[in-house]
Amino acid sequence: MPSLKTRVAIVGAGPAGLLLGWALGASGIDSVIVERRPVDYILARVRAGVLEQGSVETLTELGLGGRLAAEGLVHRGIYLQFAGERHHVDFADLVGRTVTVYGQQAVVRDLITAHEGAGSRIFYSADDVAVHDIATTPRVSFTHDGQPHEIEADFIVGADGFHGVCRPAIPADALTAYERGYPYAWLGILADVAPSTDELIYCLHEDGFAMHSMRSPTVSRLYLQVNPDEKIEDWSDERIWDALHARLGIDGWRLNEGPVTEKSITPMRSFVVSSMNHGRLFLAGDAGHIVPPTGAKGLNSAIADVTLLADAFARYYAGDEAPLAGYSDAVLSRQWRIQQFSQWMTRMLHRHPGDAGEHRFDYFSQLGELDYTTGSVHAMRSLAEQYTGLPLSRHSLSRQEHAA
Ligand code: RFL
Ligand code: PHB
Repeated sequence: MPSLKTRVAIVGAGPAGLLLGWALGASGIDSVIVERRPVDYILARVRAGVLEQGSVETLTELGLGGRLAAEGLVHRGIYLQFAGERHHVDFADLVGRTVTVYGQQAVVRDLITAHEGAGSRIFYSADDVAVHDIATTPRVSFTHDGQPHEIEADFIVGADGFHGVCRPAIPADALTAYERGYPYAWLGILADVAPSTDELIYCLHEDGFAMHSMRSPTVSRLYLQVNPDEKIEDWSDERIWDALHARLGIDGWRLNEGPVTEKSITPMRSFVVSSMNHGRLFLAGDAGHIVPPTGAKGLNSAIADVTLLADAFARYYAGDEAPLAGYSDAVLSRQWRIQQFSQWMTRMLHRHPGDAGEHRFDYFSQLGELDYTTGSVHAMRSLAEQYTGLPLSRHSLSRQEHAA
Protein backbone atom coordinates (compact mmCIF):
# COMPACT_ATOMS: atom_id res chain seq x y z
CA MET A 1 0.00 0.00 0.00
CA PRO A 2 1.44 3.45 -0.90
CA SER A 3 2.47 5.12 2.36
CA LEU A 4 3.16 8.82 2.80
CA LYS A 5 4.84 10.65 5.66
CA THR A 6 4.09 14.19 6.70
CA ARG A 7 4.07 16.36 9.78
CA VAL A 8 0.37 17.26 9.76
CA ALA A 9 -2.31 15.17 8.03
CA ILE A 10 -5.42 17.30 7.45
CA VAL A 11 -8.83 15.70 6.92
CA GLY A 12 -11.19 17.96 4.95
CA ALA A 13 -10.62 20.59 2.25
CA GLY A 14 -13.23 23.13 3.31
CA PRO A 15 -12.03 26.61 4.29
CA ALA A 16 -10.51 25.34 7.58
CA GLY A 17 -8.47 22.49 6.05
CA LEU A 18 -7.34 24.42 2.98
CA LEU A 19 -6.32 27.47 5.02
CA LEU A 20 -4.48 25.37 7.60
CA GLY A 21 -2.48 23.59 4.88
CA TRP A 22 -1.61 26.95 3.36
CA ALA A 23 -0.65 28.59 6.67
CA LEU A 24 1.52 25.61 7.65
CA GLY A 25 3.25 25.79 4.27
CA ALA A 26 3.99 29.46 4.92
CA SER A 27 5.82 28.37 8.11
CA GLY A 28 7.71 25.62 6.28
CA ILE A 29 5.64 22.81 7.86
CA ASP A 30 4.75 19.93 5.54
CA SER A 31 1.13 18.71 5.37
CA VAL A 32 -1.17 16.51 3.27
CA ILE A 33 -4.90 17.16 2.83
CA VAL A 34 -7.45 14.37 2.26
CA GLU A 35 -10.96 15.33 1.08
CA ARG A 36 -13.82 13.02 0.28
CA ARG A 37 -15.50 15.28 -2.31
CA PRO A 38 -14.31 16.11 -5.86
CA VAL A 39 -12.72 19.55 -6.25
CA ASP A 40 -15.57 20.74 -8.53
CA TYR A 41 -18.09 19.99 -5.79
CA ILE A 42 -16.09 22.04 -3.28
CA LEU A 43 -15.77 24.94 -5.70
CA ALA A 44 -19.54 24.96 -6.32
CA ARG A 45 -20.61 24.96 -2.64
CA VAL A 46 -22.39 28.23 -1.73
CA ARG A 47 -22.27 29.14 1.95
CA ALA A 48 -21.12 32.05 4.09
CA GLY A 49 -20.74 35.60 2.87
CA VAL A 50 -19.29 37.89 5.53
CA LEU A 51 -15.65 38.19 6.60
CA GLU A 52 -14.69 39.93 9.82
CA GLN A 53 -11.90 42.46 9.54
CA GLY A 54 -9.57 40.03 11.36
CA SER A 55 -10.34 37.29 8.81
CA VAL A 56 -9.53 39.68 5.96
CA GLU A 57 -6.24 40.57 7.70
CA THR A 58 -5.34 36.89 8.17
CA LEU A 59 -6.02 36.03 4.53
CA THR A 60 -4.10 39.10 3.35
CA GLU A 61 -1.08 38.37 5.57
CA LEU A 62 -0.96 34.86 4.09
CA GLY A 63 -0.79 36.24 0.53
CA LEU A 64 -4.41 35.38 -0.26
CA GLY A 65 -5.72 38.95 -0.41
CA GLY A 66 -5.42 39.81 -4.13
CA ARG A 67 -8.93 39.11 -5.41
CA LEU A 68 -10.36 39.78 -1.96
CA ALA A 69 -9.05 43.37 -2.10
CA ALA A 70 -10.26 43.83 -5.69
CA GLU A 71 -13.70 42.19 -5.40
CA GLY A 72 -14.61 42.18 -1.67
CA LEU A 73 -17.32 44.68 -0.76
CA VAL A 74 -16.33 46.61 2.37
CA HIS A 75 -19.41 47.35 4.49
CA ARG A 76 -19.32 49.84 7.32
CA GLY A 77 -22.45 48.44 9.00
CA ILE A 78 -25.72 46.55 8.70
CA TYR A 79 -29.41 47.41 8.74
CA LEU A 80 -31.75 46.03 11.37
CA GLN A 81 -35.39 46.15 10.22
CA PHE A 82 -38.48 45.63 12.39
CA ALA A 83 -41.99 47.05 12.72
CA GLY A 84 -41.77 48.34 9.14
CA GLU A 85 -38.70 50.52 9.78
CA ARG A 86 -35.07 50.10 8.80
CA HIS A 87 -32.27 51.27 11.12
CA HIS A 88 -28.57 51.54 10.26
CA VAL A 89 -25.93 50.34 12.73
CA ASP A 90 -22.66 51.98 11.68
CA PHE A 91 -19.78 49.76 12.84
CA ALA A 92 -17.13 52.08 11.44
CA ASP A 93 -18.44 55.00 13.53
CA LEU A 94 -19.09 52.86 16.61
CA VAL A 95 -15.93 50.75 16.86
CA GLY A 96 -13.75 51.82 13.92
CA ARG A 97 -14.03 48.45 12.21
CA THR A 98 -15.73 47.12 9.07
CA VAL A 99 -16.72 43.75 7.58
CA THR A 100 -16.17 42.55 4.01
CA VAL A 101 -18.75 40.75 1.92
CA TYR A 102 -16.83 38.07 0.01
CA GLY A 103 -18.34 34.62 -0.48
CA GLN A 104 -16.93 31.51 1.16
CA GLN A 105 -16.98 30.10 -2.38
CA ALA A 106 -14.51 32.82 -3.41
CA VAL A 107 -12.30 32.20 -0.34
CA VAL A 108 -12.19 28.49 -1.21
CA ARG A 109 -11.47 29.23 -4.89
CA ASP A 110 -8.56 31.52 -3.91
CA LEU A 111 -7.15 28.84 -1.59
CA ILE A 112 -7.42 26.07 -4.19
CA THR A 113 -5.75 28.29 -6.82
CA ALA A 114 -2.91 29.07 -4.38
CA HIS A 115 -2.46 25.39 -3.47
CA GLU A 116 -2.40 24.40 -7.14
CA GLY A 117 0.31 26.99 -7.80
CA ALA A 118 2.36 25.69 -4.87
CA GLY A 119 1.96 22.02 -5.83
CA SER A 120 0.42 21.14 -2.45
CA ARG A 121 -0.45 17.50 -1.79
CA ILE A 122 -4.28 17.33 -1.73
CA PHE A 123 -6.21 14.12 -2.40
CA TYR A 124 -9.76 14.98 -3.55
CA SER A 125 -12.47 12.32 -4.03
CA ALA A 126 -10.92 10.13 -1.31
CA ASP A 127 -13.12 7.22 -0.18
CA ASP A 128 -13.28 5.38 3.14
CA VAL A 129 -11.27 8.04 5.00
CA ALA A 130 -10.42 6.81 8.52
CA VAL A 131 -8.08 7.94 11.30
CA HIS A 132 -6.11 5.52 13.49
CA ASP A 133 -4.04 5.52 16.69
CA ILE A 134 -4.77 9.17 17.40
CA ALA A 135 -3.27 8.95 20.89
CA THR A 136 0.09 7.46 19.82
CA THR A 137 1.24 7.11 16.19
CA PRO A 138 -1.49 8.78 14.12
CA ARG A 139 -2.33 7.56 10.64
CA VAL A 140 -4.97 8.42 8.03
CA SER A 141 -6.10 5.70 5.63
CA PHE A 142 -8.20 6.18 2.50
CA THR A 143 -8.81 4.90 -1.01
CA HIS A 144 -7.97 7.07 -4.01
CA ASP A 145 -8.46 6.06 -7.66
CA GLY A 146 -9.21 2.56 -6.38
CA GLN A 147 -5.85 2.35 -4.56
CA PRO A 148 -5.55 2.11 -0.75
CA HIS A 149 -3.29 4.77 0.80
CA GLU A 150 -1.98 5.52 4.26
CA ILE A 151 -0.45 8.69 5.73
CA GLU A 152 1.82 8.56 8.77
CA ALA A 153 1.91 11.93 10.52
CA ASP A 154 3.04 13.64 13.72
CA PHE A 155 -0.48 15.06 14.06
CA ILE A 156 -3.94 14.80 12.48
CA VAL A 157 -6.23 17.79 12.18
CA GLY A 158 -9.94 17.08 11.76
CA ALA A 159 -11.17 19.93 9.54
CA ASP A 160 -13.88 17.68 8.15
CA GLY A 161 -16.96 19.65 9.20
CA PHE A 162 -19.88 18.65 11.39
CA HIS A 163 -20.47 15.28 9.65
CA GLY A 164 -16.82 14.23 9.45
CA VAL A 165 -15.00 11.16 10.78
CA CYS A 166 -12.46 12.79 13.10
CA ARG A 167 -14.67 13.91 15.99
CA PRO A 168 -16.33 10.44 16.25
CA ALA A 169 -12.82 8.90 16.43
CA ILE A 170 -12.35 10.49 19.87
CA PRO A 171 -13.41 8.03 22.62
CA ALA A 172 -16.88 8.95 23.90
CA ASP A 173 -15.66 9.25 27.50
CA ALA A 174 -13.06 11.81 26.45
CA LEU A 175 -15.50 14.17 24.79
CA THR A 176 -18.53 16.24 25.79
CA ALA A 177 -20.89 17.70 23.18
CA TYR A 178 -23.09 20.69 24.08
CA GLU A 179 -25.97 21.26 21.68
CA ARG A 180 -29.11 23.35 21.01
CA GLY A 181 -31.48 22.97 18.10
CA TYR A 182 -33.83 25.63 16.69
CA PRO A 183 -37.43 25.20 15.53
CA TYR A 184 -36.71 26.96 12.22
CA ALA A 185 -34.42 26.80 9.18
CA TRP A 186 -33.15 29.17 6.48
CA LEU A 187 -34.21 29.00 2.87
CA GLY A 188 -31.42 30.70 0.90
CA ILE A 189 -31.31 31.81 -2.73
CA LEU A 190 -28.71 33.26 -5.05
CA ALA A 191 -30.19 35.51 -7.74
CA ASP A 192 -28.64 37.17 -10.79
CA VAL A 193 -29.79 40.66 -9.92
CA ALA A 194 -28.13 43.78 -8.54
CA PRO A 195 -28.57 44.00 -4.75
CA SER A 196 -31.41 46.32 -3.74
CA THR A 197 -29.39 47.53 -0.74
CA ASP A 198 -25.90 48.89 -0.11
CA GLU A 199 -25.45 46.86 3.11
CA LEU A 200 -26.99 43.70 4.61
CA ILE A 201 -30.56 43.90 5.92
CA TYR A 202 -31.51 41.64 8.86
CA CYS A 203 -35.29 41.79 9.28
CA LEU A 204 -37.76 40.58 11.89
CA HIS A 205 -41.26 40.43 10.37
CA GLU A 206 -44.50 38.99 11.75
CA ASP A 207 -44.21 36.25 9.06
CA GLY A 208 -40.64 35.43 10.11
CA PHE A 209 -37.02 36.46 9.63
CA ALA A 210 -35.73 37.62 6.24
CA MET A 211 -32.30 38.80 5.12
CA HIS A 212 -30.91 40.58 2.11
CA SER A 213 -27.23 39.90 1.48
CA MET A 214 -25.15 39.91 -1.68
CA ARG A 215 -22.15 38.41 -3.43
CA SER A 216 -21.21 41.11 -5.96
CA PRO A 217 -22.67 44.21 -7.63
CA THR A 218 -24.69 41.85 -9.87
CA VAL A 219 -25.55 38.92 -7.54
CA SER A 220 -27.95 39.01 -4.57
CA ARG A 221 -28.15 36.47 -1.74
CA LEU A 222 -31.43 36.35 0.18
CA TYR A 223 -32.74 34.25 3.06
CA LEU A 224 -36.14 33.44 4.59
CA GLN A 225 -37.01 31.79 7.88
CA VAL A 226 -38.98 28.59 7.15
CA ASN A 227 -40.06 25.55 9.15
CA PRO A 228 -37.29 22.95 9.42
CA ASP A 229 -39.47 20.29 7.74
CA GLU A 230 -40.20 22.40 4.63
CA LYS A 231 -39.29 20.87 1.25
CA ILE A 232 -37.46 23.11 -1.21
CA GLU A 233 -39.68 21.65 -4.02
CA ASP A 234 -42.66 23.37 -2.36
CA TRP A 235 -41.00 26.76 -2.75
CA SER A 236 -41.35 28.01 -6.33
CA ASP A 237 -39.30 31.08 -7.24
CA GLU A 238 -42.53 33.08 -7.28
CA ARG A 239 -43.48 31.97 -3.77
CA ILE A 240 -39.98 32.88 -2.53
CA TRP A 241 -40.05 36.36 -4.08
CA ASP A 242 -43.58 36.97 -2.73
CA ALA A 243 -42.42 36.12 0.79
CA LEU A 244 -39.29 38.28 0.43
CA HIS A 245 -41.37 41.25 -0.78
CA ALA A 246 -43.84 40.81 2.10
CA ARG A 247 -41.15 40.62 4.78
CA LEU A 248 -38.48 43.01 3.51
CA GLY A 249 -40.76 45.63 1.93
CA ILE A 250 -40.92 49.14 3.41
CA ASP A 251 -42.35 52.36 2.04
CA GLY A 252 -40.22 53.98 -0.65
CA TRP A 253 -38.01 50.95 -1.30
CA ARG A 254 -38.15 48.25 -3.96
CA LEU A 255 -36.70 44.74 -3.94
CA ASN A 256 -35.27 43.88 -7.38
CA GLU A 257 -36.12 40.39 -8.66
CA GLY A 258 -33.93 38.30 -10.95
CA PRO A 259 -33.32 34.70 -12.07
CA VAL A 260 -32.73 32.35 -9.12
CA THR A 261 -29.54 30.33 -9.74
CA GLU A 262 -29.38 28.35 -6.48
CA LYS A 263 -31.80 27.56 -3.67
CA SER A 264 -31.57 25.33 -0.61
CA ILE A 265 -32.84 24.93 2.96
CA THR A 266 -30.37 24.77 5.86
CA PRO A 267 -31.25 23.60 9.37
CA MET A 268 -29.77 25.48 12.32
CA ARG A 269 -27.95 24.32 15.36
CA SER A 270 -25.62 25.49 18.08
CA PHE A 271 -22.95 22.93 18.95
CA VAL A 272 -19.67 22.93 20.88
CA VAL A 273 -17.42 19.98 21.61
CA SER A 274 -15.04 19.86 24.52
CA SER A 275 -12.22 19.24 24.11
CA MET A 276 -11.02 20.24 20.63
CA ASN A 277 -8.00 17.99 21.12
CA HIS A 278 -7.41 14.33 21.99
CA GLY A 279 -3.87 12.97 21.95
CA ARG A 280 -2.41 13.88 18.56
CA LEU A 281 -5.77 14.77 16.96
CA PHE A 282 -6.92 18.40 16.85
CA LEU A 283 -10.31 19.64 15.61
CA ALA A 284 -10.79 22.93 13.72
CA GLY A 285 -13.85 24.75 12.34
CA ASP A 286 -17.27 23.10 12.04
CA ALA A 287 -15.81 19.75 13.18
CA GLY A 288 -15.66 21.24 16.68
CA HIS A 289 -18.37 23.90 16.76
CA ILE A 290 -21.44 25.08 14.84
CA VAL A 291 -23.41 28.31 15.17
CA PRO A 292 -26.69 29.37 13.57
CA PRO A 293 -25.76 31.64 10.62
CA THR A 294 -27.49 34.80 11.92
CA GLY A 295 -24.30 36.27 13.41
CA ALA A 296 -22.16 35.35 10.34
CA LYS A 297 -19.64 33.61 12.57
CA GLY A 298 -19.10 30.05 11.23
CA LEU A 299 -16.50 30.73 8.56
CA ASN A 300 -14.85 33.42 10.69
CA SER A 301 -14.54 30.98 13.62
CA ALA A 302 -12.95 28.40 11.32
CA ILE A 303 -10.40 31.02 10.18
CA ALA A 304 -9.71 32.00 13.81
CA ASP A 305 -9.16 28.34 14.85
CA VAL A 306 -6.75 27.82 12.00
CA THR A 307 -4.83 30.99 12.84
CA LEU A 308 -4.32 29.74 16.41
CA LEU A 309 -3.52 26.18 15.34
CA ALA A 310 -1.03 27.08 12.60
CA ASP A 311 0.78 29.36 15.05
CA ALA A 312 0.74 26.62 17.72
CA PHE A 313 2.28 24.08 15.30
CA ALA A 314 4.95 26.58 14.24
CA ARG A 315 5.84 27.18 17.90
CA TYR A 316 5.78 23.41 18.59
CA TYR A 317 8.32 22.70 15.84
CA ALA A 318 10.43 25.59 17.16
CA GLY A 319 10.53 23.83 20.57
CA ASP A 320 7.65 25.46 22.49
CA GLU A 321 4.85 22.94 23.15
CA ALA A 322 2.69 25.22 25.33
CA PRO A 323 0.52 26.88 22.62
CA LEU A 324 -0.46 23.50 21.14
CA ALA A 325 -1.34 22.19 24.61
CA GLY A 326 -3.43 25.33 25.17
CA TYR A 327 -5.15 25.29 21.75
CA SER A 328 -8.46 23.78 22.84
CA ASP A 329 -8.85 26.13 25.81
CA ALA A 330 -7.98 29.13 23.65
CA VAL A 331 -10.57 28.17 21.03
CA LEU A 332 -13.31 27.33 23.52
CA SER A 333 -13.04 30.47 25.63
CA ARG A 334 -13.52 32.53 22.48
CA GLN A 335 -16.09 30.13 21.00
CA TRP A 336 -18.51 30.36 23.91
CA ARG A 337 -18.73 34.11 23.46
CA ILE A 338 -19.41 33.59 19.75
CA GLN A 339 -22.07 31.01 20.62
CA GLN A 340 -23.76 33.50 22.91
CA PHE A 341 -23.70 36.25 20.25
CA SER A 342 -25.03 33.96 17.50
CA GLN A 343 -27.82 32.67 19.73
CA TRP A 344 -28.75 36.20 20.78
CA MET A 345 -28.95 37.46 17.17
CA THR A 346 -30.93 34.37 16.17
CA ARG A 347 -33.52 34.59 18.97
CA MET A 348 -33.94 38.33 18.55
CA LEU A 349 -34.62 38.10 14.82
CA HIS A 350 -36.71 34.93 14.31
CA ARG A 351 -40.39 34.27 15.01
CA HIS A 352 -40.79 31.57 17.63
CA PRO A 353 -43.40 28.87 16.81
CA GLY A 354 -46.39 29.05 19.15
CA ASP A 355 -45.80 32.74 19.82
CA ALA A 356 -48.91 33.72 17.85
CA GLY A 357 -52.09 35.76 17.97
CA GLU A 358 -52.84 37.27 21.38
CA HIS A 359 -49.98 35.25 22.85
CA ARG A 360 -47.20 37.04 20.99
CA PHE A 361 -45.20 37.81 24.09
CA ASP A 362 -41.88 36.89 22.50
CA TYR A 363 -42.55 38.98 19.40
CA PHE A 364 -43.29 42.18 21.32
CA SER A 365 -40.38 41.54 23.63
CA GLN A 366 -38.14 41.09 20.56
CA LEU A 367 -39.41 44.41 19.16
CA GLY A 368 -38.48 46.00 22.48
CA GLU A 369 -35.03 44.46 22.30
CA LEU A 370 -34.52 45.66 18.72
CA ASP A 371 -35.76 49.11 19.68
CA TYR A 372 -33.16 49.23 22.45
CA THR A 373 -30.44 47.72 20.26
CA THR A 374 -30.91 50.37 17.54
CA GLY A 375 -31.61 53.24 19.94
CA SER A 376 -28.82 52.98 22.50
CA VAL A 377 -25.27 53.76 21.51
CA HIS A 378 -24.04 51.30 24.15
CA ALA A 379 -26.15 48.47 22.73
CA MET A 380 -25.15 49.34 19.15
CA ARG A 381 -21.47 49.43 20.11
CA SER A 382 -21.76 46.01 21.73
CA LEU A 383 -23.36 44.61 18.58
CA ALA A 384 -20.71 46.29 16.40
CA GLU A 385 -17.86 44.97 18.54
CA GLN A 386 -19.12 41.40 18.32
CA TYR A 387 -20.26 41.41 14.67
CA THR A 388 -16.95 42.80 13.41
CA GLY A 389 -15.04 40.19 15.40
CA LEU A 390 -13.59 39.41 18.80
CA PRO A 391 -9.82 39.50 19.16
CA LEU A 392 -7.91 36.21 19.05
CA SER A 393 -6.47 36.75 22.52
CA ARG A 394 -7.86 34.61 25.33
CA HIS A 395 -8.63 37.70 27.36
CA SER A 396 -11.83 39.62 27.02
CA LEU A 397 -11.91 43.11 25.60
CA SER A 398 -13.10 44.61 28.84
CA ARG A 399 -10.29 42.97 30.78
CA GLN A 400 -7.82 44.31 28.22
CA GLU A 401 -9.36 47.75 28.43
CA HIS A 402 -9.20 47.70 32.23
CA ALA A 403 -5.54 46.77 32.07
CA ALA A 404 -4.77 49.53 29.55
P1 RFL B 1 -16.79 22.62 5.94
O1 RFL B 1 -16.91 23.80 5.03
O2 RFL B 1 -17.99 21.82 6.22
O3 RFL B 1 -15.68 21.68 5.30
C1 RFL B 1 -15.43 20.38 5.75
C2 RFL B 1 -14.84 19.58 4.61
O4 RFL B 1 -14.57 18.25 5.07
C3 RFL B 1 -15.01 17.33 4.09
N1 RFL B 1 -15.26 16.03 4.73
C4 RFL B 1 -14.42 15.00 4.66
N2 RFL B 1 -13.22 14.86 4.06
C5 RFL B 1 -12.61 13.64 4.17
N3 RFL B 1 -13.15 12.60 4.84
C6 RFL B 1 -14.34 12.72 5.46
N4 RFL B 1 -14.86 11.67 6.09
C7 RFL B 1 -15.02 13.95 5.38
N5 RFL B 1 -16.20 14.40 5.88
C8 RFL B 1 -16.32 15.66 5.47
C9 RFL B 1 -16.23 17.99 3.49
O5 RFL B 1 -16.54 17.47 2.21
C10 RFL B 1 -15.80 19.44 3.44
O6 RFL B 1 -15.13 19.75 2.23
O7 RFL B 1 -16.15 23.02 7.34
P2 RFL B 1 -15.05 24.14 7.73
O8 RFL B 1 -13.88 24.07 6.79
O9 RFL B 1 -14.84 23.99 9.18
O10 RFL B 1 -15.75 25.54 7.41
C11 RFL B 1 -16.87 25.98 8.15
C12 RFL B 1 -17.78 26.83 7.28
O11 RFL B 1 -18.05 26.13 6.07
C13 RFL B 1 -19.11 27.17 7.98
O12 RFL B 1 -18.88 27.47 9.33
C14 RFL B 1 -19.80 28.39 7.35
O13 RFL B 1 -20.22 28.13 6.03
C15 RFL B 1 -21.02 28.80 8.17
N6 RFL B 1 -21.78 29.92 7.59
C16 RFL B 1 -21.37 31.22 7.74
N7 RFL B 1 -20.21 31.51 8.36
C17 RFL B 1 -19.74 32.79 8.43
O14 RFL B 1 -18.67 33.02 9.02
N8 RFL B 1 -20.42 33.86 7.87
C18 RFL B 1 -21.59 33.67 7.22
O15 RFL B 1 -22.13 34.63 6.67
C19 RFL B 1 -22.13 32.33 7.17
N9 RFL B 1 -23.27 32.09 6.54
C20 RFL B 1 -22.95 29.67 6.87
C21 RFL B 1 -23.69 30.79 6.36
C22 RFL B 1 -23.39 28.37 6.61
C23 RFL B 1 -24.53 28.17 5.88
N10 RFL B 1 -24.88 26.81 5.64
C24 RFL B 1 -25.21 26.34 4.34
C25 RFL B 1 -24.57 25.81 6.62
C26 RFL B 1 -24.85 30.59 5.65
C27 RFL B 1 -25.29 29.29 5.43
C28 RFL B 1 -26.59 29.14 4.67
C1 PHB C 1 -24.53 35.47 3.40
O1 PHB C 1 -24.27 36.43 2.66
O2 PHB C 1 -24.62 34.31 2.96
C2 PHB C 1 -24.74 35.69 4.85
C3 PHB C 1 -24.55 36.96 5.38
C4 PHB C 1 -24.76 37.18 6.74
C5 PHB C 1 -25.16 36.14 7.55
C6 PHB C 1 -25.34 34.86 7.02
C7 PHB C 1 -25.14 34.65 5.65
O3 PHB C 1 -25.39 36.36 8.87
